[in-house]
Amino acid sequence: MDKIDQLAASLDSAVLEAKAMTPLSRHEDLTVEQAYRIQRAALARRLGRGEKIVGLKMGFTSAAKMLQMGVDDQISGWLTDAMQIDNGAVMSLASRIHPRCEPEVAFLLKRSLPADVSEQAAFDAIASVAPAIEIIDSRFEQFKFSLTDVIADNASSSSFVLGPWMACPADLAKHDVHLSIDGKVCQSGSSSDILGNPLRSLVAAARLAAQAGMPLQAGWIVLAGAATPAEALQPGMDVRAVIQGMGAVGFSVHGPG
Ligand code: OOG
Ligand code: MG
Repeated sequence: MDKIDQLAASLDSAVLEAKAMTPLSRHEDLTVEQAYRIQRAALARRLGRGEKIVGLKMGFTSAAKMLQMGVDDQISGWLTDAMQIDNGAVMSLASRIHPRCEPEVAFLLKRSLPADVSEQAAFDAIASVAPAIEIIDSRFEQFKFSLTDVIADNASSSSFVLGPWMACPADLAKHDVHLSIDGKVCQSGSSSDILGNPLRSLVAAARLAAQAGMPLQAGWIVLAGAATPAEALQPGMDVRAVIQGMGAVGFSVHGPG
């Protein structure tokens, strides 16, 4: 095993054992390119277990997230079928380390997208949109990491929940975003907080996916990144995200015991 495979194997074990590890950057001086290679090697392990790629998630596309996590570059991670949780489901925290949830806009693509896609062509490739909640769960202790750490860790991805798909609104900007826990709004933002317009996140996703050698495909899902800071999940919580004009999505967490 080379170094890339070794680090991918340790991250993959941290996922499977739900056990936090020391950030890679504590011992390794990795480039962004090497970090994405680790990410792909860890993805290959998931695919080897029968998981299928269903799309891409974007990270750090809003100032709120960059500020919360102290990282200021857009990143991407792969979504697989095993990560999806049904809308309205009750989920367990058992296989997770320190999960958090955040409200997102999801795109369903009807066309593949090249690296250098224009905003108009990206818009034309959207089959539908949905409100989404991403569950992130950094494999690093204290949810603390460098840019290369979080890239290697598949952008902290753990699970995602999609609301009902609907036709894409003509303007994706200026849709209010609310995250509620147990019926109380705890985070609010706007779709405009995602790079000014979540469409720009889709353009960036096309570039990052193509750079990784796996361009965005028809039928894939893209999560545009959270518009607000993430909230820690606790047993018994009811979580709901509402995006104005795009509907709602939610799930609950199993109670204690
Ligand atoms: C990294 C993932 C960032 C987003 O929506 O910005 C992300 C993290 O916050 O741990 O998913
Ligand atoms: Mg996210």
